[in-house]
Order: sequence, then structure tokens, then C-alpha cells
Amino acid sequence: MTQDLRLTVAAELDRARARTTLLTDAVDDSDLVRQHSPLMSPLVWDLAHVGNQEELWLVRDVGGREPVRRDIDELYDAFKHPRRNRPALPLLNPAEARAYVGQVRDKALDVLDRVRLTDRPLVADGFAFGMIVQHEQQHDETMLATHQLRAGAPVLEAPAPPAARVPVSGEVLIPGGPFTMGTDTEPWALDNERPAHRVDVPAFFIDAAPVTNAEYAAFIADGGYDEPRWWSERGWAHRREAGLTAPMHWKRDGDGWAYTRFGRTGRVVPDEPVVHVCFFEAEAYATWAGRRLPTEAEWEKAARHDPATGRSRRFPWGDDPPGPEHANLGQRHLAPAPAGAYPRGASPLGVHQLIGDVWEWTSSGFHGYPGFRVFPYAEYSQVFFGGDYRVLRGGSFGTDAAACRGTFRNWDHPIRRQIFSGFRCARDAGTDVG
Ligand code: AVJ
Ligand code: FE
Repeated sequence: MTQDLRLTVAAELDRARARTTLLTDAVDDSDLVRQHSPLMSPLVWDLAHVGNQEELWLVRDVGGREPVRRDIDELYDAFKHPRRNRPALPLLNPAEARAYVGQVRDKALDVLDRVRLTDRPLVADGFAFGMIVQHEQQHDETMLATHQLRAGAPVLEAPAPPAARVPVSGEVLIPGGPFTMGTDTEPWALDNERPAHRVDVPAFFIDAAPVTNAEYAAFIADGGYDEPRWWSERGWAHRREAGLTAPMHWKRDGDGWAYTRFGRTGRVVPDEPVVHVCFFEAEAYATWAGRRLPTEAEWEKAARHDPATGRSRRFPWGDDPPGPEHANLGQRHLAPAPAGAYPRGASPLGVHQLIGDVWEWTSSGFHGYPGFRVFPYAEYSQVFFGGDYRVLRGGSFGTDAAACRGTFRNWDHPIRRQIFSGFRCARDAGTDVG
């Protein structure tokens, strides 16, 4: 491994740990061990689980070192205990969990110092380290979602996202034809993003920006939640059973809406992307609007296809890594930014904010791409293929750049909305265009 790569890896591990520390030091010990929602783990479980994965992959597998705590593997195996049962487990307490993740990190950094440049695929391009960085950042986003569910005084602070700089509305035509989906070249891409493969995508229209609160409120005001015809059969059954009437965290406020975000209540901001809606709500809105959700392939073509060269790029704006000028990522802000806040992050055809702000529901289930191969473990992706999931794309304001790119795939059950999920709509363009 080159010295440059070692430094990059160490800096990324550090950055992830600074965020984990911020999220777990922000609350007192009783809030770390409490379960804020049956959908989420206690924060102290996420903390030690992050350390346990790092121990399994970097200390034991890459480093070939002795276990730090073999006795706790079972407690922090996500497949052994559903989230709702985790508070009752004999977990490490906050002090023990902090000491454990620190001990593991010291060893992992020592492994990084000594690891040889080998052609072992697990360490080529620093992959195992990148996988662990992404794992910690993904749990940090999950912990941020737990913070949003936590009752009590606010503990997180961040500047407001940038204001709109350009008006963005309406839809963009993406001409028909093949493009390259997925990747063979992104060094830290996870197995489900591989391999690169050609997909023929007929012409379609896609929204230039995610659906906003104002647009979503119009659907509610038009009786959208009372009209089964806008909902799929499953969606309507869920809407009734769960008593859905508005996005999660919305409350009526006079003739408008209030919204509580990380412990602070304010008016719903009309031009911000709607967030905390489930797939079924997104689908119902789209049907009401005479549209549909994009497929995963459509989303990725809108985000990566460069019509000038025919090449698929890493991001809508090109191949440069995301900077603060491109996208609202990394918990720099604690809210999605209004439509038009990131003109420099737009695609060549003028689709805005595909990266950052809110995860975007697609209509696609989660499957392996043609030629998929498990790497390095089946429990990251493969065991979820064909399950009751929908793919989400693009990342949210709570997603770190290390775990976000044009090829990155997230997935969740269609009823979930504690995640930072929104959507944009699409429609067929027909055969006369493209
Ligand atoms: C890819 C976000 C669905 O949180 O369940 C974390 C990421 N996998 N630890 C999840 C993950 C194992 C995963 N998602
Ligand atoms: Fe995990």
C-alpha cells in the first residue's frame, strides 16, 4: 500500500470516528442505553457494533491478530438479535464500549501501518479499510436517525443549509438509449454496485428536484391520504393500519404544518424536499400527480450518464469527489436544502440535488446485478436480494461522502420512514422523443 493511500485511509477512519464520538457524546449515558424507538438500536449498541466489525475485519482478518473480545461477537451480530430486543442484552456499558472501540482502533491503525501491499483482493486499494469506514459512517447516519426520534432538549447544532440560488422546477428529458450502470473501477464500491453492465433505458422525464414540502402538502390538502385510488393495495392497507396522515414528525399547525427536527419545532419549510416518507407514500403522491417513481436504472442514468461522451461518471457534476459546493452531505447541516441550493451539483442535463439532501425512493426491488459476486461477505448485500425492499439512491444530508456516489445503493422495507427518505417523480417519454 502506498504511503498516500495509508494517509487517506487513516484520515477517513479518523473522520468517521470524530462523527461517531460527536453523536454519542452529545447525550448522557442514560440516553445512550435507552431505546428511543423499537425500530432503532440503543446508541451504545451501534457504538460497540462499529468497533466489533472493525475488529472482525481489520484486526482479525486483515491483521491476523488475536481477538480483542471474542466473547462479545454474538451480542453485536446484527443477524442474531432484532433491533427491538437489543436493549435487553448484556451490552457493554457506555464506558466499556468507548474503551473497546478505542482499543480496536489502536490495533487497526497498527495493522494499517504494517499491512503489506499484496494482491489479496480484500486489501487491494485499501478496500477492507474503506469498507469499515463506510460501515461506521452508515451507522453514524443510523444514529443520526435515532437522534431525530429522541425526545427531549436539542443536543445537535449545525448551520442552516444554503438558500436556493437558482429557480429549479419542472422536469428534464433523459433521452433513450443504453448507459453503463454500476462500476468496475470505483475502488471502495461495495459488492452490490458491481459489476458495470450496459442497460438500455428508454427515454423518460424526471423531476429536476426532489418533491418539496409544498408539493407534498398539496397532495395532503387534496385528500391524498383519504383516497385509496392513489395508493397501491399494499400501500393503502399500510396507510390504514399505521394511521398515516402526513410525513413522520409533521403536526397540524393552524392551517399549515409544524415539524420537529432534532428537538426543535418550526414551520414546515415549503421549498425543502419532503423527508421521512415511506415508499408507499411516495408511490401514492406520484400516482396522484399523474407520474410514477423512477426505476433504479433511470435514477442512475440521470445521475451518471454524460450525453456529451456517452460515459458514466462518478457523480452528476463529474468525477470530482463531493465538496460543500456540490451537495448537502455529511451532517454539515441538519436539514435538506431547498430546491436550487446546489447549482454546481447539477447534472449536464439539469437534474439537481440527486446527491445529498434526501434519500430517493425508486420503484425497484433490491437484486444483484448480472454477474454479481459476493465480496467479501454475503450478509452485507446478498442475503437481502429479492426480499421486501425498495432501493433508495443518492444519500441524504446525513450521509457522508465516503458512503455516497452515483453507484451507491441503499435499500429498506417499503413501510420505513424513520430514515431520511424523500423522492422525485418520473414518467415515460413515449416513442416520439429521445
Ligand atoms: C445499507 C443502510 C441498509 O444499515 O442496514 C450497516 C448498512 N450493513 N451494517 C443497514 C449496514 C451492515 C445497511 N444499509
Ligand atoms: Fe452494521
